[in-house]
Amino acid sequence: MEPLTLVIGNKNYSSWSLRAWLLLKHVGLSFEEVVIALDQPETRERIERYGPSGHVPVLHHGALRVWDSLAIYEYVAELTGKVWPQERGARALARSICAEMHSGFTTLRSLWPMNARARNRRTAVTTPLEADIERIDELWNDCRSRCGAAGPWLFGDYSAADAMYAPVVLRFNTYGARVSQTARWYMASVLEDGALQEWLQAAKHEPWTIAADEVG
Ligand SMILES: N[C@@H](CCC(=O)N[C@@H](CS)C(=O)NCC(=O)O)C(=O)O
Repeated sequence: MEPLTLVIGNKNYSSWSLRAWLLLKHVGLSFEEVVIALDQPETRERIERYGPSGHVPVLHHGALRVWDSLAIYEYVAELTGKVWPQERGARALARSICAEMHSGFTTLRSLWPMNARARNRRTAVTTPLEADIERIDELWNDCRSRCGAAGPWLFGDYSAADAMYAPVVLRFNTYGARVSQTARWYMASVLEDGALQEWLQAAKHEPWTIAADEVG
């Protein structure tokens, strides 16, 4: 197979990059990574060298460019067959919750930016933020109770859904979200994951700080 390169933003702040990177790690694909520091004078020009959307992540496979986390998930699914749950109903549910994350939870995403190395940050929890937290808690409970019996992940085995929600787990951990026992248990599994730990170690040692994402 031609080599894969994943172009990502720096690890402390780039939640969409984390989603693609974690999935590639979990399906066992080997890849080179190119890390671009976000929010620097040269960021836009550097990102545009690698892909047409002006955003990361971008996956390069030979001459092919695949951009946007969900498109990368589908491409990796075609390469490996491993990304989505095996059972059709579970697969539909996994795709639905990934789409809901990809297109939604804008309040959570703006009020609680991902800041992987930050701990014990606290902000006012507004009603719309509370609604996003409750909805995610409900989704995790639903997946775990309907499809999670075979293992610790949302669909038992690791799937795209876990990679998609990993940045949410980091946010809940950073800002102290109040969630159900099932959600706390699920968050513990995500936080113990070896691949995520590798990302967090790298984030800890990055030199860049983005003031707008240092909240709470
Ligand atoms: N819908 C895109 C969102 C990508 C995105 O917003 N990426 C951010 C980093 S997390 C980015 O490229 N920011 C750089 C910039 O806008 O200059 C996806 O799912 O991949």
